[in-house]
Amino acid sequence: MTRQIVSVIGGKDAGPGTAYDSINPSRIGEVVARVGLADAETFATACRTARDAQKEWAAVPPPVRGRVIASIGRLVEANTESLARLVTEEIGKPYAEALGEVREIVDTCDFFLGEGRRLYGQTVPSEMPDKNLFTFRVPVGVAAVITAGNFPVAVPSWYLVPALLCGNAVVWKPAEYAAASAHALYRIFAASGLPDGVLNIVFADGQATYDGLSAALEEGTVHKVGFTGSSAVGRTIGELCGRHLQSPCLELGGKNPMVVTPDADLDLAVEGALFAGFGTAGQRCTSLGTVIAHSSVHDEFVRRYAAAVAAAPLGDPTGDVVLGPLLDHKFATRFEEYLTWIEPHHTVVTEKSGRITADNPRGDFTGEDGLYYHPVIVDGLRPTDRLFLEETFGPIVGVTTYESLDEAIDLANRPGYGLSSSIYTTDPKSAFRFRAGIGAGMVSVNNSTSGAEAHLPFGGNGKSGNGSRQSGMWVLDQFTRWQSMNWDYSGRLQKAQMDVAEI
Ligand code: UN1
Repeated sequence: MTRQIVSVIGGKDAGPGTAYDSINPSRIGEVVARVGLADAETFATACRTARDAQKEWAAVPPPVRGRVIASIGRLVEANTESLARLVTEEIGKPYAEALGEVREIVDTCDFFLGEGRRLYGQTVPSEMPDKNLFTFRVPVGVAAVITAGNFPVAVPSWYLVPALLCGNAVVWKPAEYAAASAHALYRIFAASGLPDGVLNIVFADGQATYDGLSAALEEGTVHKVGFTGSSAVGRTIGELCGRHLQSPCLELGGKNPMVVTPDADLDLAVEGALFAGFGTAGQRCTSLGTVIAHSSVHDEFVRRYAAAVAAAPLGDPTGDVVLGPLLDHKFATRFEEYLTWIEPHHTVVTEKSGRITADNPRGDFTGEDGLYYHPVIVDGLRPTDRLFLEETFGPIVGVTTYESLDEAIDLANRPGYGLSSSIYTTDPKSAFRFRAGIGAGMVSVNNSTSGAEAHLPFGGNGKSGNGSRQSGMWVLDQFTRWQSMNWDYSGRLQKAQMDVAEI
């Protein structure tokens, strides 16, 4: 029987809303869940509910909130396989990657359960005697968290876990096409001791979300927005928040480069480019966009890369494959458009491009009823090509060449994104020069552009975000605000800057 899913506000199911079907992209006729999409007013109601619940939650001592995070982690771990299976079913992520995604939630909980016993403030010296200065972290209030469906459970946890640990209430709006996975995660959180209303989940389309969020910002019931998704939508959310003097946490797209130097271990580089380019069907924000190979190794790199792609197992994501289907119809339609960006001066290195169907198969795999596409390597990119400049969010990787490291760094920065990047080299000087010159928030040396660990700062610059960082202790600055306090016990009015103690 098809799952029926609706928003949950204050611990109660919301009304049926407008029906939307979340499908299995491996078998597009199969509905994973029938989802009730809420309207803008329901979104705004959820924000009011969260505001009403937040004060009490903030009064719970942080170590106790940390214990709730510990319970969430344990419950997620106990449900690892079932949650991963659901992710694979709903968005077509290969099962091994889905298991890794669930692991990433546990890692996040492991990190933050201890933060409940820290959440350090500071004591700061005063310029006057008999006076103490302090800083405290205070929760922001209500966080509205809007997430994409390519990481339907791990990336949301990067927001939900620290936001809750810091004493905030949350309204979470996941991607509709990943609603069943999100709902399953919500239920695990709800079963872990969170009071009703502290975490609310609202399924809604883009317009209702925008209108509901606008209303909530106007009413003052949302104090921080966290958004993971496209640069275009991020800009819209950034503008909306800016009008309300808020600075959101934006985690947007990427056109992530990989530089291959003359001394690189080419097999290692190929292995990295295979996973970074085609893992999650190229639909990570950290997926590889363009390989920038030194002209002396370019031909050999491309030859080996094409051979690796030709040998890579594709198909049913429940099996041991590198590449499964695209996430959803919307992404498949867009990917078809990206394929039209291939220009006459490009060389398509891989055997075929386009949809994999019975009459356009790859080996014995037909995938005719799934959203399967051939992995594509396009050589001969020029820095003015759309394929060089814009994120494609699909299984297509470009290749271009360089002569000097400065030129490689310039090419790597040219698209104006700045999320992830990588360099394959055996020369430490090249690695450190690349690190210093690249505009990306994340740099890998001899490793994939994707696959960041959950306790390092994650985030980008330029078109990839507004400089905000998630993960590890750095995200605490998103979900708390610093409050300073001064306490004068001298018994007289000591005036800062005017009554400075003399030696
Ligand atoms: C994303 O695609 O939004 O670094 C996040 C990675 C993962 C997260 C990707 N840990 O690839």
